[in-house]
Amino acid sequence: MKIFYSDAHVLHHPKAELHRGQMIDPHEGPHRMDLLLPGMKRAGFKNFLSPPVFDETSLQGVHTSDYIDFIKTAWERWDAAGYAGDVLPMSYPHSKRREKPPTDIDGAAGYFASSSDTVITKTSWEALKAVAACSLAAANAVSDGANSAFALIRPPGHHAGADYMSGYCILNNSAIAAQALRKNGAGRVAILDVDFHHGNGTQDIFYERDDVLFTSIHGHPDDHFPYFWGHKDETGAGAGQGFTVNYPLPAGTAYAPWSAALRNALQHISRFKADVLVVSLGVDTFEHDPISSFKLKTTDYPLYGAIIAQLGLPTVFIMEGGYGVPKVGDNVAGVLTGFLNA
Ligand code: OKP
Ligand code: ZN
Repeated sequence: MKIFYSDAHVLHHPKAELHRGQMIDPHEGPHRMDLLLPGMKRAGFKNFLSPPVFDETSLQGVHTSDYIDFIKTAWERWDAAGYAGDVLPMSYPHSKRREKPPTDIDGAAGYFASSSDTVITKTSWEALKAVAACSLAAANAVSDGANSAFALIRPPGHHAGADYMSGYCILNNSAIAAQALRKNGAGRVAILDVDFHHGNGTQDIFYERDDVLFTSIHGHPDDHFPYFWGHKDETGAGAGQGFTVNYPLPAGTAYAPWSAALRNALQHISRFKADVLVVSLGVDTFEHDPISSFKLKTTDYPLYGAIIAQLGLPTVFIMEGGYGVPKVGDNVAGVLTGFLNA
């Protein structure tokens, strides 16, 4: 398994997170890599490859050029306006989104966002390019014949849509990988999102397409972020009708019902006759995750890695969520080890 990693993730370092009415130390920050990397090393993974310089044309079909321009310039505009700290939107267009963002950067930030947990710092763009480069390199490695590859990255990406940031996510790394696989010649790409949270951004990006199947197993939107996406009746639109499949599960879900949903999702992926699989690999399904409520145990991760391997598809793993506890690294390594040893 080829693993891509870049130190440049540290350049995206939010100082605080607005969480349940308080400013707290962010759940998502460079410290997460200090949970992930040691766990990977404990499991025996040792070659962490640097990706080539990011090819920005890989964002075509994933993010709009207006959104990319916003991300690139947001911090400078915020600073020039005399606003403090980092870009953190507060006001949202709700159902009244216009064709153009407001001129004020605070308004523009809300226009290109859907939640107040996602921050753009002075050096975020540099980090995001390196992170997306890892994702792209993993996809390219699989297109070039590798059986599997992993992008060991943060921040996550699956909440970011074509033109909005959300849920700690700014560029959608799984969507970038899926789009690259299509461009490299795969006819049908399946995405399996096993992060605790619904992958609303990925779903939105491919919602009207029949060449990319999106499946997601997640905490029910009634009681979990992203709240407004992830119901069972969201099944795609237009040509994409039937190519989105959601498994919202109740708080407290343990491995038996979770893995039943997984097997059902894998049946959809088989019937779709996917050429290649992208796994949005979040391990915030863990029983001790601080912001989630499923009950998976460390011993469950290799089990489901092996189940995913039964598909027999070339597979690109993209790191998403998983917070707070050192076991995060063991759980990620567990999925990959289970997959490789199957
Ligand atoms: C990202 B990923 C605000 C509630 C929103 C955002 C959670 C994002 C999770 N405090 N929190 O899917 O792991
Ligand atoms: Zn998550």
